[in-house]
Amino acid sequence: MPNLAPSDTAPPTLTHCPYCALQCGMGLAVDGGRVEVVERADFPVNRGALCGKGRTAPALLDRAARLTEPLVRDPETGELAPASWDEALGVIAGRLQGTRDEHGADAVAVFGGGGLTNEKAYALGKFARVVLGTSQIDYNGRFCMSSAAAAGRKAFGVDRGLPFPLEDIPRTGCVILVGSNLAETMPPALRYFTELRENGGTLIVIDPRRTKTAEQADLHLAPRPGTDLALALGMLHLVVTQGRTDEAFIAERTTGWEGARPAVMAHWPELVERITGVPVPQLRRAVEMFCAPENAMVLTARGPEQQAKGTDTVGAWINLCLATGRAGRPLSGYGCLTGQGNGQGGREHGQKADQLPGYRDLADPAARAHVAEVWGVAPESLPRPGRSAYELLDALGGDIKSLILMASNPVVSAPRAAHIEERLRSLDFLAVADVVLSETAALADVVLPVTQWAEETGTLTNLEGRVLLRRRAVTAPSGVRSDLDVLSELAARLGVEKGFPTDPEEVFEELRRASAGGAADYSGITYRRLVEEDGVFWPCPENGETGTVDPMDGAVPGGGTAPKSTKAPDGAAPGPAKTPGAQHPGTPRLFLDRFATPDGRARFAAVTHRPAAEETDAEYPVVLTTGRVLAQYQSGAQTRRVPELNAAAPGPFVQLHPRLADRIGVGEGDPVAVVSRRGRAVAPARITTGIRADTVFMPFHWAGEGRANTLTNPALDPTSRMPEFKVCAVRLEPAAHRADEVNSAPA
Ligand SMILES: Nc1nc2c(c(=O)[nH]1)N[C@H]1C(S)=C(S)[C@@H](COP(=O)(O)OP(=O)(O)OC[C@H]3O[C@@H](n4cnc5c(=O)[nH]c(N)nc54)[C@H](O)[C@@H]3O)O[C@H]1N2
Ligand SMILES: Nc1nc2c(c(=O)[nH]1)N[C@H]1C(S)=C(S)[C@@H](COP(=O)(O)OP(=O)(O)OC[C@H]3O[C@@H](n4cnc5c(=O)[nH]c(N)nc54)[C@H](O)[C@@H]3O)O[C@H]1N2
Ligand code: SF4
Ligand SMILES: [Mo]
Repeated sequence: MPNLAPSDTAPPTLTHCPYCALQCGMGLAVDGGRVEVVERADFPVNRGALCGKGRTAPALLDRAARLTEPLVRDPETGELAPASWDEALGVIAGRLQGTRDEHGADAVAVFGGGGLTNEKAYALGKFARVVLGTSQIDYNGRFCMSSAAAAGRKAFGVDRGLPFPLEDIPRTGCVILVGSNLAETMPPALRYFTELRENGGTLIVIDPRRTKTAEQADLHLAPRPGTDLALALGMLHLVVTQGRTDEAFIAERTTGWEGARPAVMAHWPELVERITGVPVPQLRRAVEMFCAPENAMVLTARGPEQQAKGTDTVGAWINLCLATGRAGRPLSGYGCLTGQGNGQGGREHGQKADQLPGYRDLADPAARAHVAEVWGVAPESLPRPGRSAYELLDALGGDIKSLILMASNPVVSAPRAAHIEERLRSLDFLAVADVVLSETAALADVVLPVTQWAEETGTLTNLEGRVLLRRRAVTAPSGVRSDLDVLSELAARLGVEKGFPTDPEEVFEELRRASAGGAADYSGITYRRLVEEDGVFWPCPENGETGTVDPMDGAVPGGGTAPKSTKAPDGAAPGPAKTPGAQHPGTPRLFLDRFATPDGRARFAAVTHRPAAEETDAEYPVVLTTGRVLAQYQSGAQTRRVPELNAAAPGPFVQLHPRLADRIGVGEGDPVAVVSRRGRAVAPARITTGIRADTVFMPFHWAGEGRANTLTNPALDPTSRMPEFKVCAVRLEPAAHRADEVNSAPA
């Protein structure tokens, strides 16, 4: 399928991959009904490269792989049966109205996804607040980069995955990748790190496993899961004791160093070695590599973020950048590698419990007034912030009676999944819009089959904050409608005739107005610009507000002076200086001359290390961590339906060290039972020295017996409400005979 020449009959449509936050550019050519992926070498992010998921994505467009008609659960048989759109939408509207009449607006909840386009995320948030009047809306992005977002916002006043484009990475001096396995999770991005090393820069990878990414590193630190906070403090400790802080930067561009310093000083190297398992010489080596060059970056992904102290952990890594002056200037800084296709944009436009479009705060009266005006409603009518994702799912069947869910599969992906599955079953009413009959859709009372990526147009915001246009390339099968159609139809049936257009560009035009003046200002972005340019970086205020060149464009890195900026409204990140009448160029690089805090200074976080929510003990002596493999995506709802990917990664496994395998008596491929306080999962052993001997790893892409999330701990970070997917305590047993059976078996 890959690299085929465009067909003569129809030129390929330039669009983007349906999956991860890299949003690789690709062309799609339709040839005799066959959809073929064509390389799109001109798109800067991936320059033509695609991973196997992107290359095989057209398989999902096939009728056989997906839903093509609405399903309604038959009250007699209890089975899902085909129904007309009119019937299915009628049932949903009736049931949601019924719940609201009987139990109040907050008894209806909405759950969204970071795979939704900006237009859909915007419409879903508006639907919840305006049509349903419910405060109970959140989305799966809460499980993704919410800790990094919270820490970034605290430190810098605004967060955007990367505050610089990927193209800056090869030109810095050192990158620390904390808990990212991007060789498997964003393969085309690996090139930037390879180029970094070719240019003489160094790469440090921090991961309890020797991953494909760690194999590329100059230095690999393998801490015990859940100890990144101590590791960051330990590095900063050495920076201070070696006199390597940047005092001028600290004085001129930051606040809060004095508050952050005591915890740093309390984390001397030997203590950090004891907590993390990382030997002191390696810690020293990392500090040397990070501090020696003029520029350096720290990038985090889910490893340090999906912890019950993820916000503080990211805060500690940001502290390291601030204390060494590696932030707010070219080729240096902290960034988060976001995850889902629209993980970034999906949280900026209002499906998060506490946010309104434009990255506005739902609790802020000025933000409410602005958005209410765009929506043509009274500010008082907007609900207050509601529950976070896990808390919302946990409340299903309690005070939440009905749920409408779009673009997530929590039966597989939520922590403590057996409990969440049981909560979903306890609902009075569940409606799911999906492309396929996911494990969650299979529990629904009504399932709506929707269009997907190549069948519809919409914008997404990639991990760099680059807003891009994913264009429709093929016609959807009959019987399928878009999420925007669904929301529009339901709004009308629930009495709101206006304000829910089905044309994505019309929705985007409204989103532009709603975001204007917010931190994530999209008002200067148009579909036309997105076609002409390779995406536009937010903030991008409307015409005339601002507009000069980025000092990095064509300038010598690190040289020259940053332009004076005008402060954007709402404390947003500043754009370049004002040139009346000019079109704002967008903002590839944030914070170059000021941070987006009220005083323009970055804030140190006063954070100290603490144990994971669940530490190992005699009964549960092993740490379980979870994550991803190359060929499967997320809950697997999509990729498990692609034969080529399924062949490459056919099922779950338990990755463990030979010493641990010996201790419990399992060999390669033997079924291992992993037991936590939440439940028991079974999958074949995969034995490797590339993991700490005190830790096991399971990918979370599968349902059933091998479901990793049966085991995970829903302990939440107090600020971001992120569950602790990356650390819990388990015990292992050979699966053929459970410990209790072994104990009771005759000798
Ligand atoms: N193939 C594939 N690609 C994907 C996805 C997918 O499902 N499959 N999903 C997309 C999405 S939504 C996301 S969020 C990204 C995620 O991208 P990544 O963050 O790269 O993915 P993970 O595998 O969850 O975690 C990364 C690494 O963290 C390590 N880790 C575990 N515990 C700890 C810890 O306590 N500390 C540290 N430092 N590291 C730890 C794991 O061993 C793992 O190698 O990937 C995106 N891309
Ligand atoms: N143990 C463990 N659990 C984890 C993680 C981990 O590292 N470890 N990572 C967490 C992270 S980072 C994430 S992001 C979550 C993701 O987990 P989920 O939220 O379950 O994500 P997906 O599997 O991508 O589910 C997306 C669903 O939406 C459907 N879909 C795709 N496009 C559209 C569309 O346009 N409209 C509609 N209506 N549906 C669509 C897909 O078919 C699929 O069923 O998992 C989290 N869970
Ligand atoms: S790296 Fe991500 S965006 Fe690129 S092809 Fe793979 S899944 Fe798609
Ligand atoms: Mo994610």
